[in-house]
Amino acid sequence: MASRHPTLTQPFAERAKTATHPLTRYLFRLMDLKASNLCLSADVTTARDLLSLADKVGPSIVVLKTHYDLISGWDYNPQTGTGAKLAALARKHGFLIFEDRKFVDIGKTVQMQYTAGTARIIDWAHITNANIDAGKDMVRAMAEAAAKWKERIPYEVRTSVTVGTPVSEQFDDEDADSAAAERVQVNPTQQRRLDVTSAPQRLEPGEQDNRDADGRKGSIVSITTVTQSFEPADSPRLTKTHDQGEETVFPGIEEPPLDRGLLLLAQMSSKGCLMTPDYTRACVEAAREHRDFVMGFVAQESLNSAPEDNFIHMTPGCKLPPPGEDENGEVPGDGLGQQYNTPAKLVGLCGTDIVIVGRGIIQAADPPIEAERYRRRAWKAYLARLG
Ligand code: 6AU
Repeated sequence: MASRHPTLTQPFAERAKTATHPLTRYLFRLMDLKASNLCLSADVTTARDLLSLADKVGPSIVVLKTHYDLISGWDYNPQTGTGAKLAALARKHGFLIFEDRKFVDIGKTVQMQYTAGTARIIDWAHITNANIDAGKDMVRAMAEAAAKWKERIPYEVRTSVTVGTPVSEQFDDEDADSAAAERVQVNPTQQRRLDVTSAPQRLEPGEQDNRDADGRKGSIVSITTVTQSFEPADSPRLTKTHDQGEETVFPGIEEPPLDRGLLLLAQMSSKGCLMTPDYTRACVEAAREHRDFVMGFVAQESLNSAPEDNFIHMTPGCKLPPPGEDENGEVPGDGLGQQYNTPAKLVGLCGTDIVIVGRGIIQAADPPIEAERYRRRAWKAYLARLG
């Protein structure tokens, strides 16, 4: 840890004024408002458990960390799916979503993985992280992708696609059997397509014959209605869960900015981790080169060393001894390489800003109560660090 870097004794509210990244500024203010420097690592296995946990623990945390790829039943619908529902809970309780994707690949591939594909991580995750073993250009590639993504959102365009087998009155209705909604970047239009297929049919007495040249009768078997409408993106809100009516928004702070942020995986908590000091230094260099995109680090200690550094640090491998035991006592690892330290050590001695806690909270008998215990301990360690 850089000994006594000014950021170690600066309140989060002060650091909010000088951080370069808009989302970091926002996060520091949120931490100050909620008196929380706790991130929940929501490593559960179903979308239902994820949403329920986020709702229950939301009041205690400032960041909710996901591994979307370990969740079964993840609904990819950008408007009504799991990402959109998480975003609604984030607005309600006041936390940011951090998808722990640990991107590592050539620049072009990570751009596509970040912004496209099934999960469209950039749409719902305020923050993601990257391992820069592939080289620093990867960070530039992700920064460019995020900037382009932000540019393309002058408007939110809602496209409703309705598909169904019509009855005759339906030809003039917007009605349909099933509906899907998708946000796309296109001009506002309204189209209706009648999919006409031909199938041999028997004529009822008195029925008009409208057979085609092949002697087959045309019949309308499905109708697709595409309706697109612009919504100005004055609000930084991207995903709106329209089906949930009026949403509650966490009081005392505006919604987060649209800027997306990256954390560099600079050090790991696992035993025998192969990340060398040179690798960690390269992370710090890359962060300084992309201050408008890199918020900070996932690391085991504060890496701020240059006078102007004001990066945010999040640290996993955090657990408290069970209630009733010495709160600064040793905590054993998980037997699979994970090593644990207490919030007091990570925040107070190592200088991290946010502790990331998974099983310590999730596996507790009462996760919301345990989350409060972690929040109080981590915040106490921060206050003690300020002196
Ligand atoms: O508290 P745990 O041990 O149940 O969960 C820790 C969480 C897991 C890991 O994938 C993640 O933190 N993690 C990371 C991250 C956040 O990138 C880095 C690391 O060095 N160690 C670590 O455990 O979701």
